[in-house]
Amino acid sequence: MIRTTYHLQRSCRICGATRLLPVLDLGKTPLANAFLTKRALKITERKYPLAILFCPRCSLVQLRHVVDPSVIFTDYHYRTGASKPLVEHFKTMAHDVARDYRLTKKDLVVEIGSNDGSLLKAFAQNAQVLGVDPAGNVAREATRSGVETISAFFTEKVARRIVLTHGRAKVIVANNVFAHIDDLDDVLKGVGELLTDDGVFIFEAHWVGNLIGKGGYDQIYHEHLSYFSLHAAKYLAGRFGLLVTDAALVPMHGESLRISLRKKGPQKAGVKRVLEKEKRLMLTKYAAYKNFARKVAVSKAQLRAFLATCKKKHRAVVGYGAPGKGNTLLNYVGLRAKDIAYLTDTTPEKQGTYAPGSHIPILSPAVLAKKRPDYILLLAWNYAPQILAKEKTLRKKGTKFIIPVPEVRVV
Ligand code: DWN
Repeated sequence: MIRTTYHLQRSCRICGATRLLPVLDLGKTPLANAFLTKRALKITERKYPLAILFCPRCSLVQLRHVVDPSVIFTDYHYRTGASKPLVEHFKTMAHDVARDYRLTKKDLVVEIGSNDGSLLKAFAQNAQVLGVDPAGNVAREATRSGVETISAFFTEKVARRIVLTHGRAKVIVANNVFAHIDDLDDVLKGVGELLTDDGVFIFEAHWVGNLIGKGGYDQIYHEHLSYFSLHAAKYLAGRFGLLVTDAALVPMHGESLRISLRKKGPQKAGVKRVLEKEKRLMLTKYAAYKNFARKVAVSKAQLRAFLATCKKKHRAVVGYGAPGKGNTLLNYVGLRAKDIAYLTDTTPEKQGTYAPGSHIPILSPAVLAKKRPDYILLLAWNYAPQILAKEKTLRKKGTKFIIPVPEVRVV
């Protein structure tokens, strides 16, 4: 009997409302980071429903089904360090936070979902650091590289254990992980236990305004349970007596929301700025999300039509980057190896594997120099400036990049 490894989200994760409105259904798809070995290609892949809902009370956008996190995060392929622009972004963040909160070596910085320790390595210059990450394989790598990492999901119980072993934290960070957490209450209770009275909890998550504004439907996958607006985050913080003291939109993963929560402290101007922008984009209104769903249907049709033309003209098309979001796009648009010959990716753990669902092989970027393709589908479009600059030689020789979202653009 196969254990059911997912359940229906019957009420809003933040406010408990049971009336959740349907926004977009992407069908049943495999997990976005469940890259396959050649042998595993023969085994039937598990597929899970992938659809998002809108909560009219607190505005949180969330998945209709929750896949058991142990299924997703046990053997995790994603590495922060494989994306240089992301590492640079984290170095800047660590520098700014150390400056703004006057960190010293007496202070502790804890990162929830610390992955390979890329961010904590930057914080380690100014403070004591500790990582928490459920992916045992990644946690062991980080510890070996000098960043002490506890292999666990961050919970109130784990927070209490850290207080006993390491003391309380001046800074707690959760970048690209807060959206992955089902039991936000347990995590925020843990933050309350672990944070010093003058400390700050900073989380960065893909901003729902970018999702619907830029049509980045590919950011929807089973790891991403929640799609945050500041309005929704503010509602959540209020339930735990935490103040939103700062907020900013940062140019990462399209556009991410960086929010600072504290037990006390003044509210900076950024909070009002982002709230007003969200009101202008109508992020608290259901109509905005139904409009997004219509744009997604157009984007999918455009990409299918363009690739059909490439095939008719015998143009060679490959993919650049094997991001999790790329697998949502490939599977939702229905692309296979007959459409996209291979993907390239800088992550050693992904090279030699096959993309989930599409089964497109993943190779090292070195292959591009050997056989120049006519077109490259830029699945890692969130790093377009850096990648287009890096690949200028290829482009000079005539290779064109296809930017797939929000609408198909060839550059
Ligand atoms: O929450 C998450 C998001 C925010 O980041 C996690 N689910 C994991 C990850 O999702 P992703 O895989 O969509 O993220 P990235 O960072 O957009 O992935 C980029 C991929 O492209 C990586 O596998 C590395 C690769 N890459 C490349 O091959 N050449 C990246 C760059 C910059 C390059 O030049």
